[in-house]
Amino acid sequence: MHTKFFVTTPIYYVNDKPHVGSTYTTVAADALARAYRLRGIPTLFLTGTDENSQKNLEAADKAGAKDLQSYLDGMALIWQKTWRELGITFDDFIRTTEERHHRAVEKFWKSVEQSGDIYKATYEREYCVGCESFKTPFDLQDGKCPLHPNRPLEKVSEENYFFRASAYAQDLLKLYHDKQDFVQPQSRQNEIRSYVKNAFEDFSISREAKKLACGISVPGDESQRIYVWFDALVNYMSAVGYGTDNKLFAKWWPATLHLVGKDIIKFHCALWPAMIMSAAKSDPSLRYANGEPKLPEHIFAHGFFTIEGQKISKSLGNAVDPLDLVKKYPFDAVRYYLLREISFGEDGDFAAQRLEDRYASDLANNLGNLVNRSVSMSRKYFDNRIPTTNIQETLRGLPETVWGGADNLEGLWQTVDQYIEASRWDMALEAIWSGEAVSLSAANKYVEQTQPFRMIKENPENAAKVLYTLLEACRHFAWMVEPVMPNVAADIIRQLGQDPETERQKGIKELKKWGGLQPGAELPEPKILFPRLENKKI
Ligand code: ME8
Repeated sequence: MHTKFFVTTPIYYVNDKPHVGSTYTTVAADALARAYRLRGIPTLFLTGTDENSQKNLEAADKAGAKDLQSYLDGMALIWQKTWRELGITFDDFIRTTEERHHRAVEKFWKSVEQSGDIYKATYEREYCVGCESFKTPFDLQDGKCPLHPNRPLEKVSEENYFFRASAYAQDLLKLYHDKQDFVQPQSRQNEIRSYVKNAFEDFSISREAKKLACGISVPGDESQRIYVWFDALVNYMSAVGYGTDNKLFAKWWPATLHLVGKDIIKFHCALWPAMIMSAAKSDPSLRYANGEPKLPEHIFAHGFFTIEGQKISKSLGNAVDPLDLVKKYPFDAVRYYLLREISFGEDGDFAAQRLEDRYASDLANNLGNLVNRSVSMSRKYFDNRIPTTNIQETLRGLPETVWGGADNLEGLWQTVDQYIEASRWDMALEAIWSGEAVSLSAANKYVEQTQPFRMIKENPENAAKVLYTLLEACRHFAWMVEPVMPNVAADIIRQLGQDPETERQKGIKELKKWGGLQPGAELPEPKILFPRLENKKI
């Protein structure tokens, strides 16, 4: 696994509040950050808001805001509050109107300028405010932006500063070739390679100040403002002290993983590394000792999802507010559904019925049932205690049974770790639920096969072994799913008679060992983990 983990989400535009789409990326980042923290790896999870955008200006106007700054402040607060209420464990929240960000962007601009990659030229292009980007003929479909077909393009003709991006096309192609996991999943690599090969041009990186009432001024030229993407991408560095705290920057940069949606891969996988390659030529803090630029290690672009088959859009009124969602469903269940249902990297659909089905089958019937019957039977037959047995003798399942034993559980932990490293919680969860030798399903089958409620009369010693195994397996599964369902995991650990925080302090190595439960320890009365869902409309 990585030795440090610095994960980011896109910084979101504040022309609207969070919806299920931004929640998806943020939950995915949160589940990874929690997994690394649990494994004792220094972790930094960054999210934030993209505030120097024309879109926000329009939204502030529409909302009748007193002034732009108070609109931005109000919206940034809504985003922070929403993530906090959802239990998102971000370590830092960057706003691009902050002083630390302005200083970083100015330093970055000057480095690129010093490398000789900024020049002035007259530009004439169509601009899509929806994307905040200029469009080349390569980007358009029937003369329209494919992402915002209902929004007319603006014709922009002005003298701007340009970034000599095209000079880095060959270096980018070499990067994609040499570092196959730079852009993930694989399927996105072809798209980005073809873009860089065929359409990667110099970028206009400023707009006339008189036409744009927000943004950071170009250093040394007040008549121009820095283009919002050239400013926004630098957030990943400004949050870790670029231009303000060299020690912090040296500690955290480069980012381990930028998590983004597939809509913004050109900016993240092509423009951003090209910007860093350029700045690194004149800024040693952006280079390794061997002279190579310090590029982010991985960029993972997940798919887009629709809601009940429809594109998420303000005009359709289907942009589900995550805070409404958690009034109806426990957030752990929403997190599980989002990360399990949609293969990470592919497009998918968010459907309440599917969420409810998964809640009933995967959560209540499989996980909930396993914990409940293991705890209830142990309490019933062993005086409200964990059965007293020789732990060594529980390393393997009873002969000729479906339970694969402690070795296989160790294998499952390794599988889960590998999937986490590949950002694939969907695959990790599938292995935990359905893996052959040991999994939640296998544990439930073990109950059916061994029937401890019968065995207790014929062979109480074996019944003790089976029930100890089941309880200990529940403990392992709880820690495996903890980053995705932190509240559920803590509840399970408590039902097993342990304090989750005391256990966490022991460290992952201890938690992964077989035999963490003390035979004979008391078991509290179990509570239903996944109560029936009430029929409220989201
Ligand atoms: O692009 N499905 O911000 P943004 C899945 N400010 N994810 C979705 C989604 C959907 N239907 N809709 C949105 C910007 N997302 C820039 C980023 S970063 C330097 C600047 C998620 O508010 C997904 O992560 O438009 C997507 O990339 C992001 O929201 C776009 O957020």
